[in-house]
Amino acid sequence: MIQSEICEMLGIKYPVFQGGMAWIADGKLAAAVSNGGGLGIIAAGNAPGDYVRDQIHIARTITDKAIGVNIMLLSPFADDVARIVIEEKVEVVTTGAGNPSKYIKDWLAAGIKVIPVVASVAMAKLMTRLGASALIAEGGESGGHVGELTTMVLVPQICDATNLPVIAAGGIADGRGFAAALMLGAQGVQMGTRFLSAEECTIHPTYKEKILKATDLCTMVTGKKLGHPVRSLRTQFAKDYAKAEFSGTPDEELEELGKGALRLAVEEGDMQKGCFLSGQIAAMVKKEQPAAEIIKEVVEGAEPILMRASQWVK
Ligand code: TUI
Repeated sequence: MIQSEICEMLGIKYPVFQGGMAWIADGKLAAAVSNGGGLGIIAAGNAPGDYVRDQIHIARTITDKAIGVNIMLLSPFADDVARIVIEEKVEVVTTGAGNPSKYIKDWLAAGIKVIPVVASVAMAKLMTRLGASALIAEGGESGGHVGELTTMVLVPQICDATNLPVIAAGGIADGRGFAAALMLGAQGVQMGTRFLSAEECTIHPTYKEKILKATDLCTMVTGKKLGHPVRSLRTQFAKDYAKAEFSGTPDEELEELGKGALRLAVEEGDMQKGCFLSGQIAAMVKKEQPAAEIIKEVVEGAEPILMRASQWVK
């Protein structure tokens, strides 16, 4: 059994979060993860508030455990979602792709645990000062919007910069990654890509198949030119987009090229125009299985490794 301070804080059995993957992490997936003893997180992504409210209601019909909502701060609906999580009494809010400072006071006053994703030490210090409950340190191995630093480099520095519990994210998919994260000073992990293969994850079958067949070098980062680097599978879309970026295509045209690409991947499995977000760890995702089984496998995989760790000390 691996437990940490974050389990007590959130009332969860295992210190395992499911990442708030835009267009993917809906009420059904989040509820399955929470029922499996982790923390399921609904992704608001770019969706309107009503969608998020509906997903919270769906999750509540499936689980009585704590759930989270991830607010993507670049979304035009971020203000609406920030209010809805209070109205719906969501237990945990995580944020991504920006600075959530202006919302934190209201969330804390409503009794919500606030856990921002940070990709730098400066942001970790600011969030600590503003009263965040914990931090997610997400390295650039992750899928979707990525920061500059790797998990290996980011996590210990964030741990040194805060006294809050730190959750490591990016490049973690099994017991070895989980154990390593704890060794770096984290109190738990967040996984996104590993949950793409969950039975309760309702992405298009083509998306799932691409993840299950992925190899080590099959992701790439695009979007740096627009200031929003995003890691995805190396598909025709990603290669075309990268080509456009490096051939002086105007920003407006690049914006247009990327519009709707996440939805096309998730809902239609469109290999030409879809953007299939994925972390570097995709090659280690081997089979479809229930979310609860994924959590158990990762936690139980870490136990013998941690037990054996003392062998190195003579
Ligand atoms: O946010 C994510 N992953 C995401 S968001 C997303 S949807 C999207 N759509 C269009 C363009 C871009 C994204 C898909 N995947 N992960 C959390 C994360 N947050 N990673 C990095 C950061 C981050 C970056 C900068 C957090 C804070 C930050 O601070 C910026 C500042 O204001 O100083």
